Amino acid sequence: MNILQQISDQIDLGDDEKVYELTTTAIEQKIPVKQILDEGLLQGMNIVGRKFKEHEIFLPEVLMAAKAMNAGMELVKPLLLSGNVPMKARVVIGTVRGDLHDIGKNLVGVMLKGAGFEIIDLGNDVTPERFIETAKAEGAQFIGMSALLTTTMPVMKEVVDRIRSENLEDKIRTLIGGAAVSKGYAEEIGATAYCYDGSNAIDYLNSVI
Ligand code: B1M
Repeated sequence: MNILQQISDQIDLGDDEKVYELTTTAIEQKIPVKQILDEGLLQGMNIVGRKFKEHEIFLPEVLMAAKAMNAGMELVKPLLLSGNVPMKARVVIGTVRGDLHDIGKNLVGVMLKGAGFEIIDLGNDVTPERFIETAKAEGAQFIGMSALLTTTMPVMKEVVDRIRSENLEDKIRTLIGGAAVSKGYAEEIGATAYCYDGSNAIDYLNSVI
């Protein structure tokens, strides 16, 4: 069986040691890192997401899959970061208040860093105040927010509204992403941009800086 298919299967089975081992082999075989990510690791998480939605699996299995995904990400991360690109702009990123999903946010952060952006990662469960105060204190030009839950996406609007009420729109732009949100939602709340994934976020940032 194709090694990327095996990585995906082992994420689905939640076996972090196997994912680590197989990802190491895939890297040694010089399979492009983007392909390992898309066709192995992310493919596995997509299957897990579908099964969770259809109640075929439950939270403990999802947690094991997330752990397995992180085991692979640890190996892929340095490869995404290699290349010594000069710093282009400073971006504060985080998952919004009440939301603990951080796999996608971490991935986007690593990809942006690899593309030459300075990333200040506030982690998950980040309040609007913390996003804005950090961006002001660090002189960041962008705030990138992630939300995976329909119940937490309104926190993004709180950040956008607050930036507007403090007249900071020209200084701090807002990017949103994550499975719960869409381009339409970004337009509805007045966020500067919706980014589908890490590559999309890089393209957007490169186009505006
Ligand atoms: Co939960 N979860 N989860 N979960 N979880 C979802 C999101 C859900 C869609 C599953 C489902 O029902 N189908 C569902 C949300 C439904 C909804 O809101 N409508 C859900 C739920 C309900 C919950 C709980 C409420 C379950 C419960 O307790 N009953 C609970 C909430 C906890 C909380 O946050 N308060 C919960 C918990 C968890 C775990 C802790 C077990 C675990 C998270 C572990 C972790 O992150 N450390 C987890 C997981 C793993 C998932 C699924 C299965 C996978 C998410 C993931 O990591 N995907 C997810 C199902 C799904 O999304 N289909 C699900 C891989 C990741 C690389 O993709 O995060 O989408 P993603 O990131 C992508 C893009 O979205 C984008 O780029 C990334 C790379 O392509 N992106 C950005 C993300 N952020 C971006 C920011 C940007 C730009 C792009 O700019 C700044």
